[in-house]
Amino acid sequence: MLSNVMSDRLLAVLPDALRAQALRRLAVHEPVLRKLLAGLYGQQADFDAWLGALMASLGELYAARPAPLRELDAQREAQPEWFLSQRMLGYCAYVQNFGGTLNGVAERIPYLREMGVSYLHLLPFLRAREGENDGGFAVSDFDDVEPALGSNADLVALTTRLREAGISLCSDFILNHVADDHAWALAAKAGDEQARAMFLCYPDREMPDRYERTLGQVFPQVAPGNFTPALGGWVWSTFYPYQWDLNYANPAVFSAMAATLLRLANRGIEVFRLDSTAFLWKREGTNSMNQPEAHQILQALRAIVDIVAPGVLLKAEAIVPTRELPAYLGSADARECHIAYHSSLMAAGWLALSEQGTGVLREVIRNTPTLPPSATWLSYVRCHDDIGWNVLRAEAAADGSDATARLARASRFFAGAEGSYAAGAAFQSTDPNAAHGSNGSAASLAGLERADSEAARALALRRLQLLHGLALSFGALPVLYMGDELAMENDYSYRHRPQHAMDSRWLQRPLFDQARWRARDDAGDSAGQMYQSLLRMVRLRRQHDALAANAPRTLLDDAPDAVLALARGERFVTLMNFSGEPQAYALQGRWTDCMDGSILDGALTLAPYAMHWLERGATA
Ligand code: OTU
Repeated sequence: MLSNVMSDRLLAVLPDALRAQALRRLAVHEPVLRKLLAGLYGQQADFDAWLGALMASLGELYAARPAPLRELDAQREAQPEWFLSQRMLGYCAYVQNFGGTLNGVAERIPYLREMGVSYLHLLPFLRAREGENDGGFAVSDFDDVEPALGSNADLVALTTRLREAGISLCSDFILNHVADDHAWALAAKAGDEQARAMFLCYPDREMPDRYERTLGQVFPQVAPGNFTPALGGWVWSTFYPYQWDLNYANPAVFSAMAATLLRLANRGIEVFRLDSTAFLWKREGTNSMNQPEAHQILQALRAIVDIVAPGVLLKAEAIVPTRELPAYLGSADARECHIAYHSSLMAAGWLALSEQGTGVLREVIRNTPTLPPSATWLSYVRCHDDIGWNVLRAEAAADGSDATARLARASRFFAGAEGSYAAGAAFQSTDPNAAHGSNGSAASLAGLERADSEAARALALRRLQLLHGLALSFGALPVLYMGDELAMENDYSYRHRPQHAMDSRWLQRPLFDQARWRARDDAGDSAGQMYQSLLRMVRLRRQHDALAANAPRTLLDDAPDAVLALARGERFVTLMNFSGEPQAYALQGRWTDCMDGSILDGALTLAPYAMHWLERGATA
């Protein structure tokens, strides 16, 4: 039977001590893996041989897994909901901005601990293309750390120190594309047919033109179109022309990338942010996003991780409409990723601020289903990318509004239009009537940069706290973006760097500000005010099981339009005022305000942009 052959190939390379464990995992996950791979690649002539070789390579990576990581695997297998706790907190940073190098990042562990961080996402740190490389998202070698940032030994040292500090390292795994100077691309340029088959290349414009009829564009201004002239024809490149999409219809791509992921896992990376997952499979006549095969590829990767490294988490980065998101978290009987970015929630929070109303935000929450066990959303306020408005098209139209006009209004608002407090930039659209994305640091978008009075500064900080409060209380794994905890403002220096000048996402990619960091305890400084209030929320959150990612969430519809009222479980309510006007909310029964211990009975008036976390009963 094929099934036994598969397991045997893996078991053959394992030491005796690991056999029983492997057999147990194979019994559960091997049939799933086999079915998925047969569905994707079963038509290939040499499928059985390919599958056998894949299993043997998985066996070798299993055998090579360091003992401390195997222990972690065992612990997490026994406690698969470990990452849903309200004690989990993420932090995201560029290595070069936060610590200079991987070793420099290790020096910041005490700061991460001070915040209660248990999950650190370091943006791309593997060897990237020389010259322009999309902030490291054009990888030339997945098996080597970018020399300017350190070495593979530094990476292992960092993951070890982080693990000892109770912090899981998350790394990007950019599996949709590689740089045009990756070994495969270089070999393809030199005429190697097998290497060429790792990419999607077409001899002339016929197929590209047919695909383009229904494809979207991620960077319409700086990288129009989805194909690049190369290899004597046209190569599929969804993002920048130097990022070549991989051909996942070729099983060699799948097996090579699966092994690559496991090699990184064996260096101690515990979470993989699977970049651009929506784009993995192309289909003519569609936008080539969210295709069933893309999900099958992710499910197959999950089965592999469940067999070889079950302590590892997969996180989907799919910036897609809300209705397409849940599929990335799989279902009870089809496991996919453990975590997925809730980009609709993030964008809707900002939209609610600009509209001073929660209509779209509520619609997003209504469209957010309960998840299968051991899966969670990732909540965030800002990240290294733009706030993409298009994911909200359905929700923005739900009340009969013109979605395009509505989202374009938000985009203008955050670019600092007349009457706006924000300092940001519209991303990738010169047309003021179209919406694409908005860039800027959270603090600048919330009004801090342009605040010209104490009162304006206080309001900006409240907006910043409000959005962080939403991320912390929604029921998700919240991830802070470096600098936001200190209310860092826009960095305009990118305009002077020719390779970055056309990409305003660099506004929100500043160097870590030491001065603000030193002021983090100073109640008279905006950095200190933001930092201290954030820490209060983080600490409070840790005390309430009701704020765990998997605790039930109910949208309360009795709040005024400007107020978001979310119940968490039976005894916890969070109230958030997204407007600059006071708002009244009628409470039923007696509640304790967790922030200050006061007892509330009956009506509550929320100050502009105020947030309250209330617990039923009088516990103070
Ligand atoms: C991801 O993002 C990364 O986060 C970006 O930094 C990279 O440039 C990009 O992939 C290519 O590697 O569509 O779902 O609109 O949201 O580029 C994945 C900007 C993506 C990002 C988009 C993106």
